[in-house]
Amino acid sequence: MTDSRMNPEAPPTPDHVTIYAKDYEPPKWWVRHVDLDCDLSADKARIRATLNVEKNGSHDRPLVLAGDGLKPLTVQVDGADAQWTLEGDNLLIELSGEAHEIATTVEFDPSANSQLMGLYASGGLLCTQCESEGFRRITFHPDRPDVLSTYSVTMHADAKAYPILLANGNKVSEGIGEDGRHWARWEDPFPKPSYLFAMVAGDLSANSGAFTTMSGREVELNIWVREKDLPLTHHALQALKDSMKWDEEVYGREYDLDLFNIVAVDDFNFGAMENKGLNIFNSRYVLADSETATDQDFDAIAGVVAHEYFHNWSGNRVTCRDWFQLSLKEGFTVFRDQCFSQDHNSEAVKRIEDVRLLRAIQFPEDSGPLAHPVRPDSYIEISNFYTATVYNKGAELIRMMRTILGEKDFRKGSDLYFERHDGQAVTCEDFVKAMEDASGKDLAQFRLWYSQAGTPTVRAHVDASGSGAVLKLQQDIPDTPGQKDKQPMAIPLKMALLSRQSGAELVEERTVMLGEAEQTVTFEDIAEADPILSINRDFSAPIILESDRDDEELAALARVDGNAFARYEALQELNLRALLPVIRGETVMDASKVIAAFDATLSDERLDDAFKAEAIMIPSEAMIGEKLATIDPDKVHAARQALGHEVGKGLTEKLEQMYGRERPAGDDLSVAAKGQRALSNQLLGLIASGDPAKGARLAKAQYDGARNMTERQGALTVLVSLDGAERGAALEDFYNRFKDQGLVLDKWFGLQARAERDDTMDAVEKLAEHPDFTLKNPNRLRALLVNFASNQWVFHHASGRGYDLLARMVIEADKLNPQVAARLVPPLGRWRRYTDARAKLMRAALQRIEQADGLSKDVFEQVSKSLG
Ligand code: B3K
Ligand code: ZN
Repeated sequence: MTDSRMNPEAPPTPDHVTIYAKDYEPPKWWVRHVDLDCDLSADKARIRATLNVEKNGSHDRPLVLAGDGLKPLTVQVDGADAQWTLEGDNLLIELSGEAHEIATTVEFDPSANSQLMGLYASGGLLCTQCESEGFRRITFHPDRPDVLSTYSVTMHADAKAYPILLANGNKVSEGIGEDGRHWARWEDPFPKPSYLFAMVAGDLSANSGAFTTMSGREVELNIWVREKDLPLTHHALQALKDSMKWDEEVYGREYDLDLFNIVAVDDFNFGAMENKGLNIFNSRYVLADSETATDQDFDAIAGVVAHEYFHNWSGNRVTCRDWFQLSLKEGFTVFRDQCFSQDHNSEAVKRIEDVRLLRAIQFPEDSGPLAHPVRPDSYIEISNFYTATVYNKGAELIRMMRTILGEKDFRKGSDLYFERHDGQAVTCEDFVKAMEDASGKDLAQFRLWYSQAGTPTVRAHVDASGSGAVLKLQQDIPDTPGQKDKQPMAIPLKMALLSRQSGAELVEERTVMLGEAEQTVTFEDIAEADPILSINRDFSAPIILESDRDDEELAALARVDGNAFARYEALQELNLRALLPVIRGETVMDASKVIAAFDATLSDERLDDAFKAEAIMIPSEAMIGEKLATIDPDKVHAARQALGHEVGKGLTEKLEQMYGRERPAGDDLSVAAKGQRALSNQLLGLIASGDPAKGARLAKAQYDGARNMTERQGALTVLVSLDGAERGAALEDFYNRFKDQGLVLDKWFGLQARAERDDTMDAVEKLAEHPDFTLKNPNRLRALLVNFASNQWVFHHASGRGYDLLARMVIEADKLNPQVAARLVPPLGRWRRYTDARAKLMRAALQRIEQADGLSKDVFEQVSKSLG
């Protein structure tokens, strides 16, 4: 093998070429219709594809069909054997006319497909995953999102092993074949890109329902699972109905087929996939009852069901021209699912959760070696760009446009977008243009959010003098790999000026557009002198805010701000102000202001429990680390522990009294009940921080008396970080109770990997050898390794053992499943931010991965960019 990685002078290996957005060219050939005949069994799939191709414009270029690991058994053009060549994996066919019928046959073994891309076997099922470039592992095809075709699919399989045969669209006929086989034919009338193709064969049962659309059409809904899992599907089915209704009410979008199928599979590379009419889900986002799933799991299921359903319009009916436009469908759809969840839960709390996630994952990405714009300029492997930047920052961009336009014009814009581009493959620019045209607002400067990477920092300062006030704003966009000296962005900042005493808005809430590097805004005739600034309310822009508000002002905001998000922010800031000077070694811990603020929050009867649960969360070690130029994980950990301890001790009485309140019924999934349980688990955590022995007793009692998984997991989360007999007993009980339920056993791995203990490193090394651990199942792999790598203090063990383990696992996993392996790399890529000794060890781990034989392009890209 030629290996350029060993020799920086050598050209990149052919597999590792960079694709640039600027090189986009329309396809030379369209494919108008795809007919597939699929003869399926576990270890052999024979696929005959007939493509109706049509020349695009005038040229003499051959038809290029992408393949991945395929060898053509037959190639015919218009019914006759044809000349063809293979160039790498691609099939080239010279064509003389304007339109032809191309037929190819391939064969492969689905059971040998450990990448879980293309057609693969999972738990006795055969299923597909095509986004982004998996269709080329099933048959030769252009396999690019701007080639849209109608599809007809005939599936043949053994009737006993695979009684259910599903594909996109509607089933048009079925029948019995020879030797115990049967067949079904499906047709999808909506032209779609190949990444939305899907089929599933297996022994499945459905929880079925129906939905009547706004124009009165009946849609059949099915959640397909193994028969024993049927009782676990009610929540997903209800979420699907709720999503269909919400999209009609909020966006005027109606479902378009007579059938909507969801299938749950155990081995899946991510959450779920929006294939037209046949969504395929990681079983984790389908199966739930209160015994086995937490409230958070239930909410995640509803969120993912909604997300995939919403893609039917934002992604499927209007799709992406090329993969650089991924955020066109993902950012918009994440925004839509976030709003759906906000409407079905506490709005402010959902916003807080989404921002917490953005800061925990996207901010570090945006300030590290893998930073890229929401619309990237280049990639080696597109699978590496399903990132928090494309998804979550992308969603923030859509949210900002809604803030700038207002809800009414935003809806006008989305109506125009769907109307203008229905059935097309388009760009992020087309979306912004529709918003601009519908509203008449100029979004020229706003577009920079799509092209400039890096999280802007905004400094805000208020000068109050006499009867007026001046707000001074400054913005700074950091350099990121390949991008320097950036232009100022258009940043919508929701703000108000508040009375210190009452929180009354002395200057009413408004959106200030920051567009210059420096800007001032003047307010006149303010009724009270010395107002407090409440800014970036609702997190109106994804920025880092620096303000010189003092502790008293923050405490006042935490108490009186009418914007719940801003109250939460003030509390977070107070926590950071207690923590950071201790970490820097400037002072000893003074928790008094945090204690007072938590006390006031817990006592405030206007606030709901879900909010209180968020409000008393001490920022995670990862978030604290983001605030430091150089991170010493031991110091961060020690300071955070100390703050938790002080708060727990300082508020013992109140925490215990609130923790002792009566609990809601075990299966009550109302917003209030979920909030109460969330708060109760947070209270337990703080009690244990203050008094570990008491915490262990209470947590064990909660574990033993648990009536649902939220209580059980909440108790175990606390216990795993404590010493004492209770811990071992609960972990053993949990294992014995749930060892046969994969999704719950994942929790057992995850909880231990997250434990904040000095022996967690040993435990994780042992768990990696546990008979129930496997790198083949992405959920199990993530349960142990993603949780471990995000457990800052443990992962960054000064010995470097954490880095070694992760590097070993990346190398092993890469041989099976490059996509999943590559997702483990980013924590090592943060090396520049850590103390010297750790940075060296992290780099060494990356270099070890880099030198492994036969590295996939997925891992190669992440590692080479991380090394910089
Ligand atoms: N569109 C899929 C993600 C596909 C990831 C491919 N590497 C799920 C989603 O975002 O809805
Ligand atoms: Zn999506």
